Amino acid sequence: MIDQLLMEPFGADIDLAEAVLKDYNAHLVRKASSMKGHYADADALEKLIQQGDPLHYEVFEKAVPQETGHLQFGLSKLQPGTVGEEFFMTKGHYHEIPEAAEVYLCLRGKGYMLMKTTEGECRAEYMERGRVVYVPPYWAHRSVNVGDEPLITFYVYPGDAGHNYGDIEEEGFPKRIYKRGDKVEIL
Ligand code: PAN
Ligand code: ZN
Repeated sequence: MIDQLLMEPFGADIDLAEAVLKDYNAHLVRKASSMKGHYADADALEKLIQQGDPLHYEVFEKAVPQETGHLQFGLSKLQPGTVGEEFFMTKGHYHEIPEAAEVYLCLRGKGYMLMKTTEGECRAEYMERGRVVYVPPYWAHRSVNVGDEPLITFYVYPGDAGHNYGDIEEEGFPKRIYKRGDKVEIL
């Protein structure tokens, strides 16, 4: 009986120097145009979209079933840049199963994991190569790239967690991260 439920174990290779997942079989691409409503400066985002709608971020995965017991894992690669003065970031989400936590290991670049609760608590955890960030249950999370190269993180979360983008889109994050000259400001 259990034999029918067994999945074959597998391995995967990450080029750690380049932070590249080899032989991925799922690839999500988000361009600037998928970020409408997320940045403080909507005009600056519109300009960026008109100027060719550049790649914003990608997610590379070795797909596994989105079911209880499994673990989703892959690499998230966020391009460097700003929209107005605000650093490039991911949309961010709560998990559909809000109790589902997530672990991120930064492989390349510099940035922050911005996290918030439905009660409005907000934290920014710094990320650079070798740093692990634990996103506990119930915290929405978004990556922000404050460096000048791609921010690449390895992540793992429960297979059935799902993504709830709607709530955070309505709430927004209480803090934003800006480039002011050579300084990073979290406001
Ligand atoms: C990550 C994110 C990835 C892209 O895999 O999905 O960084 O960010 P958005 O999903 O917010 O667009 C993760 O947190 N998964 O649960
Ligand atoms: Zn997540």
